[in-house]
Amino acid sequence: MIETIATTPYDDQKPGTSGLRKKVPHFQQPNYAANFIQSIFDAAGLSGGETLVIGGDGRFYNREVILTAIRMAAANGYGRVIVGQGGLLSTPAASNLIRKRGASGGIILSASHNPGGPNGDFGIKYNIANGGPAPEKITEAIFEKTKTISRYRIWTETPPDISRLGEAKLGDMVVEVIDPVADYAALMEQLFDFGKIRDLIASGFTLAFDAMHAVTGPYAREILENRLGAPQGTVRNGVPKEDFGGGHPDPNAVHAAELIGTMMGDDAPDFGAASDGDGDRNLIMGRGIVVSPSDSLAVLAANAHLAPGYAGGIAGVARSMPTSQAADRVAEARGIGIYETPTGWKFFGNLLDAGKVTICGEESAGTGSNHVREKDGLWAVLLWLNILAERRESVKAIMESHWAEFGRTFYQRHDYEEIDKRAADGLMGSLHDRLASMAGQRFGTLVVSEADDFSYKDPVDGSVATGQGIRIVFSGGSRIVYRLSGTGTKGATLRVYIERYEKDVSRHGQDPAEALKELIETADAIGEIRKRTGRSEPDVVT
Ligand code: VG1
Ligand code: CO
Repeated sequence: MIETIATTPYDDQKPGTSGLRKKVPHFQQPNYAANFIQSIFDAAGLSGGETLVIGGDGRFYNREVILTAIRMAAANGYGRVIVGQGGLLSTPAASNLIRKRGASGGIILSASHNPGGPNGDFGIKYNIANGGPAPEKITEAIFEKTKTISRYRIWTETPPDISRLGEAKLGDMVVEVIDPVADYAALMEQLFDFGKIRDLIASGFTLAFDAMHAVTGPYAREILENRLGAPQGTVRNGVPKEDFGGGHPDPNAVHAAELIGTMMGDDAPDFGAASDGDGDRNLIMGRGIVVSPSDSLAVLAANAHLAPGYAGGIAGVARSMPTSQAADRVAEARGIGIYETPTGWKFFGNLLDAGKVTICGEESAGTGSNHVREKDGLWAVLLWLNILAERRESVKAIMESHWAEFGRTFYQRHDYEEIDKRAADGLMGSLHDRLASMAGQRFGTLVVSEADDFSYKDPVDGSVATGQGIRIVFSGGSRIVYRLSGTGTKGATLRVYIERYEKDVSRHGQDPAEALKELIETADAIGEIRKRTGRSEPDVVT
């Protein structure tokens, strides 16, 4: 039976870079999740009988919200919900299912790389029929609905057991519980030469994959161990846990330190990788080398044709604005399109749908292609493995020859986490005020050639996104970018992105911290970071 429950709005349900993210206790306030889900349904313009995909990264509170979402879908006229068994679906697997099953959308419960548990983070994201994150026009419409919501609809009976595969009914709606891995693994087999990768592994090539106790565990085990023949134990921390084992499922130098330590050791495997909470990020490593995500994007763009799914070449590449320009050099050399978008995967959807680009990436360890409409951690791992299986060179050798061919773009991102919100706004405001007078200013040996606040006009639908980060470009092409994170749940996080291009091969072996030293100091001088935030060091450098 449909029940209509009276509710009152919350004023803080504006989706950020990737959906609505808050602390678990915040989500546990009365009707908090239900308000947001009803607002999604109200903004979706349903005509009845649609299919909805529902799944999440398995974090604490996942199951409760999934059951609520199923009951609300039944009461709002959906004809079918497709749910991952146990409520699990990686973000790229959910994107694939939406596309493959012709769903009108999907609800993904995740706060991605943010920590989980009763006092950790939770999140809800809505994806549209192309499988991608809702564009700003829709997230704005959802936000508007949350401001005036006065009721939500929910089915009174409890939903069928989502830990058992199969179909059951809730009212008129079918609840279909599926294996979260099967369709995704089948898609990967279409894109990559599993036989060649299997041969590589059988020839003694060793690898390690850290699932960080998050959602990729079952996917990586099935694909890397069962289908590609990597030995059991290749996948570490492979059982998803509600609190990610107390860790932070973010594949970066701080939180994936253990695997990085292994990869730098004498008996390191040939290849190492890690993914994040919801499986859309990837960190790639070789023996003695961590591949910077911006470089990984460039290498994948340059070598994708070696995998069967991309044998015909790629149409173009898109990168988020703060991602290094390494991929641009590949695109220029190959004569293919290159697009610079704001941060967040939602800006790639139109370019992918229009066939303007095949591969997209972000500096935050996200790469993906037109196979889904999300970034995809294991996809990147498999493309790397396919490339390695064809080239039979080490990761390090591939990087060195890439830099020799295209030049090396030294790159770092500095994160200052949980800083005072007012200090962060003050810092960005001050930069903004100084933009007009910035060009021509000298800092040490650096001269500013251009400075702006990045805005983007989507070439497909003409929509405009403004205020996407402050860019300061120096003569010679070095850049410093400042922006505030849109995924944090406490205070503000300042991200400073620093890059410098180096053509001279004899300098490619430099340590990035050394190569970027003057720019790092300049970033503090221009941004007044120390003065305004009281921080002398970033919390995380990636
Ligand atoms: C961060 C990353 C961005 C990414 C987003 C979602 O956003 O910088 O590149 O798309 O997270 O990724 P922000 O606004 O905090 O910089 V995920 O894996 O958290 O869904
Ligand atoms: Co993620």
